[in-house]
Amino acid sequence: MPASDSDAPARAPWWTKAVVYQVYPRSFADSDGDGVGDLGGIRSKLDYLADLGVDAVWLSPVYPSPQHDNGYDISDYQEIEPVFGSLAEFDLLLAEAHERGIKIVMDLVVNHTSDEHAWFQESRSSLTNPKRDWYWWRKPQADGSAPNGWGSAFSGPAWTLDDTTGEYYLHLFAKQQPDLNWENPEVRQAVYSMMNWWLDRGVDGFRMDVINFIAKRVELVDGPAAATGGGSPMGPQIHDFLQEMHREVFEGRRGEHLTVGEMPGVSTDDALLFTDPARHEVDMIFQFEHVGLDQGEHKFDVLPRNLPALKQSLSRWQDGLAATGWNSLYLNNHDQPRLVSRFGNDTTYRYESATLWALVLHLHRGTPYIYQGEEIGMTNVRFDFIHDYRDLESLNHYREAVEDFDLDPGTVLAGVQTMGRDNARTPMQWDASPQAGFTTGTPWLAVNPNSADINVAADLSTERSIFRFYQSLIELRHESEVVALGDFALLEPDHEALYAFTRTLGDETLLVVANASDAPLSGPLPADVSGAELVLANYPADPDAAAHPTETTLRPWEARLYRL
Ligand code: TEU
Repeated sequence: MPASDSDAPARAPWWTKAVVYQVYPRSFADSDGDGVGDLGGIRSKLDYLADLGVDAVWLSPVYPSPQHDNGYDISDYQEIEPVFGSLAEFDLLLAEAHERGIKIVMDLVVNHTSDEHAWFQESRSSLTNPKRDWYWWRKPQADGSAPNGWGSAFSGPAWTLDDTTGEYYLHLFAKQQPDLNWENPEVRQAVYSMMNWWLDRGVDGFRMDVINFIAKRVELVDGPAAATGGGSPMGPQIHDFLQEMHREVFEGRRGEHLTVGEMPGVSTDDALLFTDPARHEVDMIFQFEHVGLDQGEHKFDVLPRNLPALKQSLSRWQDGLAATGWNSLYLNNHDQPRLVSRFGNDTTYRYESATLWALVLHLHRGTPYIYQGEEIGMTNVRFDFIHDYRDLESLNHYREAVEDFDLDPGTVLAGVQTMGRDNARTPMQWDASPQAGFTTGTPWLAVNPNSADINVAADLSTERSIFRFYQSLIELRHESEVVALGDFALLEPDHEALYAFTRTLGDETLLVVANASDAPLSGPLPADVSGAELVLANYPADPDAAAHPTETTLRPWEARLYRL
């Protein structure tokens, strides 16, 4: 049903008007001085989040974990990692968030477990263990090599030979993250019962880690090695699995829940199937197309920013999910470099470019996600040595590139500095004190050296507050139906600097014009704005505007939202 249908707003689900804030617990706020963020820290910042105005918090994993991948390797799904707190404290966090009208969305990591999870410990113990088939075990090929040629997302092969039984197990990510075998109905039931346990406890939904990979192309797992290079491992039975999950977990529940599936490598056609409400799979997905545009063959091969490609990609997703389905909107998360460094100018025009991208993103149709620190324009970090980094993806890549492929260490380090995930994971910068107010101890990953200048306290004390700008955008989405539901139309798709589009619902039209460059941009605007209301902008009104009524100059990184 088209968005502009007159009765659409009344039927629109709550999350069409919602903004979600992602907390990466390790790096958010540390309440006990051990250098690692925790639930106590999050509780102490709930008023901050309520002030920002977000509707829900997505918590990156807080479950017991050996932390090889910072909690995305879970060893117990129904407990809290002691470093973060306890179940009792989690219940407090949930209650205190709910008191402030903030929902809590958990991270659901069920493509794989930790190799220290009891399920895997049992599974690996013998060929006949009842849980043997809960993971992907395969015999070596005749020459002893792995069952197929799949590589792990974190360097090296996706198969590891386990000495106990002489068979390989599959891990699309690190070798400490064995993939669960969703073909086995016992696995699926165990996951559904765990999800129900959290929902019964009061949580408001799940962000589902690489959920499209739970369904494997089984013929490839067992196929000849030569036939398995490239392509996505996602199997067509993914839709059955998600529909079954919906029936077993969400159907018949009252209240407002959120399901968002992280899905690398999917197309808009796939997304349409995943998010069509009539199919009962997930509410929305995280797609990766727009964050892959500046990456070459390998994610650490950095390509120059290409604004037309970025606009056209996001616009294709807007069009693809216009009639049915729903988009999620993000430029940042715990896996991506900081948006102001990646797409903006993190020195001269930090305020302007941070707010420009905020305005552009939040005015698209979909549910916007803010990643901690984005709301104060935190930037990438630039550590001088590879040993200052902590992320296993960066460390494995560096070792492989330098040791196995003999690449120049300086070049490899530069790739990590630009694209590495630790850019997003340096501690949240709360104030100008030595550890940025994040901890009284030694942080697990060093604080960005710019924290004396860039921090929450400093941002809130200036006229040009990025936080306040985000606040306005969130308010706008809450109040304005055209922001939530209006049809999207991209203007000037090939322009190298101008990002312009309209949103229309009934007889209301909004226009976004944004100059995504360091140079002033002069010329006629793509629509007539005489008599239009300027709803939001990141510069004060142009003092020379009266002198050139038919021409407008957009100053560097200037962004304006008009109601026509
Ligand atoms: O990420 C999945 C994913 O495909 C990537 O974004 C990946 O992490 C990497 O950045 C590719 O270069 C999810 C989580 O968001 C990530 O933190 C986990 O490490 C990963 O799954 C494994 O659980």
